[in-house]
Amino acid sequence: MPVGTLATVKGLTPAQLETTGAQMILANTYHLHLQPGESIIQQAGGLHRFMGWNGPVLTDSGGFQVFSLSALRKIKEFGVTFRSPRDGRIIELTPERSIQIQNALGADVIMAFDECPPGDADYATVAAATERTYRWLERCITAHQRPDTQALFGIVQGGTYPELRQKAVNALKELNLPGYAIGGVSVGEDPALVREIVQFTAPLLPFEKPRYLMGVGTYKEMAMAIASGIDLFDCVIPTRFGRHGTALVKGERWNLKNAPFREDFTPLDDSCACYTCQTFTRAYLNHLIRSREMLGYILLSLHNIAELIRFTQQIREAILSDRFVTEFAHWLS
Ligand code: PRF
Ligand code: ZN
Repeated sequence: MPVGTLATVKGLTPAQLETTGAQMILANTYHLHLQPGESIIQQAGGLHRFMGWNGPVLTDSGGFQVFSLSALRKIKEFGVTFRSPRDGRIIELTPERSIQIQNALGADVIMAFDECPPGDADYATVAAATERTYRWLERCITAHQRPDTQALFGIVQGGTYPELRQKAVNALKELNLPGYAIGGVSVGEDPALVREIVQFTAPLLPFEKPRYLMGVGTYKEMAMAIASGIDLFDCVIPTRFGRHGTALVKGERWNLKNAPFREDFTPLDDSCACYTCQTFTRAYLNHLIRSREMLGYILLSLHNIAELIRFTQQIREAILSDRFVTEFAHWLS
């Protein structure tokens, strides 16, 4: 899922986004509650109509964003209070409030309100957050007004502790939710640990339900996670890199500002079918980025999304013809 935090995948029209093969996109409860507010979006007829995207949309619950973005936050059993970075107002987000906002936004998949402790948190802290995430999930389920049209996914926390992950999965499975996510990874812990946690946790989740790894999306992490059974990702990498002049090409990261591209009149990636690669040269992209022209960032974002979507499409095809483990071996070691 490309990330469309504020009901826009930055720099791209929905029509451009569609050409990349992207299907579902992610938006954020926290940001949309602050601006423009869920009531505006509800009046517009929901997120899809508001932003002109006909494909599926998932909203994250806001918990993670409060923890990672807000100053002066206080976490209690009831919920989280924080100061709005927009106008300094004190805002309260609880499981009930998060679901109420997500019901108003109208995404196809909504996420439980969870507590995501930092990657280096000790066992007692993570255990408490994981248990609280479960109690909050029960409140989310009770608060959910539109279970027929919006699938509520539960989130497995548990940090780097396998026994906490196992306990969380056991409890969540009992609730028979339409999908499950692994949260609390890639939050500052060692990359080798990310891999261990995902390899341990993903296979514990129900095979027949969507399994979503939150906030992850490098080539290597995706290949590794897919090998463990993960179906769904969200990541800002393609658009954030695009806005910084970085292109994802054949598994590498290229800074398009670099001098060698100045007189390079070949396409960015000659094997890519995206509009950027079909139409422009590296020299032109180099010129746009050096001149800080917005078209440069737009064209790179478009290509980067097309590139990562293609990567997952290739994996999907390889799985279907039993070639995944051999063909993607270099990403899996
Ligand atoms: N919880 C929620 N959203 C998230 C995360 C989480 O743990 C992460 C962690 N990788 C990214 N986005 N609700
Ligand atoms: Zn391209």
